[in-house]
Amino acid sequence: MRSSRHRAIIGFILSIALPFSAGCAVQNQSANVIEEPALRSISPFPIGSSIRYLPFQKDLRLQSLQKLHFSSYTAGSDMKMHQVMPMENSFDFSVVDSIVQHTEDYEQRLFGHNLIWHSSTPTWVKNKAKKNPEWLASFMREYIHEYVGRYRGKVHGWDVVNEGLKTAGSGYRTDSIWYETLGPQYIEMAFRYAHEADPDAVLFYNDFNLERDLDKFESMMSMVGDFQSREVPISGIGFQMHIRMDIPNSIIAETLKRAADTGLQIHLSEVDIIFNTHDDSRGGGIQRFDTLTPEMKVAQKKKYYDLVTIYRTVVPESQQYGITFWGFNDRDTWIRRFFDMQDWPTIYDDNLAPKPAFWGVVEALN
Ligand code: 9MR
Repeated sequence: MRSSRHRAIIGFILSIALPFSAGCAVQNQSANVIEEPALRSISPFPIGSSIRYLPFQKDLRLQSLQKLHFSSYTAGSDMKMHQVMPMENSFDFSVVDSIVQHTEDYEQRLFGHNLIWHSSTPTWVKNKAKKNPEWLASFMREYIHEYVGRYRGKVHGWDVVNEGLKTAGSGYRTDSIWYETLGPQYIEMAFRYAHEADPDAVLFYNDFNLERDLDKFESMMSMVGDFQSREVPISGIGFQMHIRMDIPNSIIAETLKRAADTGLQIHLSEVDIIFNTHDDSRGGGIQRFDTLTPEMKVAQKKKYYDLVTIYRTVVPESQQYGITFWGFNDRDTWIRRFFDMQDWPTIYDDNLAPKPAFWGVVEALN
């Protein structure tokens, strides 16, 4: 695979054919010399990565790789509520507008992450909702209508509600101003408002550990089944898929298959694969491996290969909304910052060179 001259040439041609954005700093000589195949040219479904827009603007190599490989763009942070409405009643759409322009220039699908998430709800919203609970529903309606409406036809799909279920086990997440104020109905309200604002947008419920925490998975499935039976306009399920090397393939395949049986779109929305472990909380990393050995790289290649193959095998083509990596290089991964541990969860290394994991993805896509 690595020696495939044909794909290397296509990759190289694409990398030089794609134009640069204006205002670039001094060009890194090696920024454009990319020998690996473009993932977007071999992927049968949209393939993407999360990106943080401002750091990305300063990094030519990262830009070249992003334009080369990805047909879908997810904002790692820039489209969340605390970014677009940091202060009461004042939207700041400047970065989102730049992202829209970028995705139009490079023919990438823009995926909206996310509308309602407890963790990105600004403090001013929480404070106001505590003083005046009636206000929150009307705020949610206006926020979604204005935001989704503004980008109607430009944002292809949205994570309408992110992480509305408990971190572990069954049931809704209760430590959320949305749940505390509006009860579980806030989830379907958000879907209805989003659908009103853009009837063509693909609307997702998105969460983590769905592929491994079976109680959580069942809660998601009964919520989705209930929505489908009452025509709440949900169109997809996002499996974040922040997995670990030892999560069994069989359990991933089983949960994806059952989710696909709903007939909804299935998005692997935040993929990365770690070696170490954590307790799901900030700073909660447990360092078991502190160096990445050649054997570990090969094992990770296999795991990436398996994950993409499972997706292709168990999710019908018409429901393959795509695979999105949560950052595509180890240098920038959220895992190190958030869990305060060393790890190597992505397909590119710290020097922005492809890892064996990258070739595992290529093999599974081919
Ligand atoms: O990786 C994202 C990080 O850069 C942001 O600072 C953070 C808060 O906005 O969100 C991280 O992304 C999270 C995603 O939105 C939802 N699933 C878990 C991701 C990692 O924390």
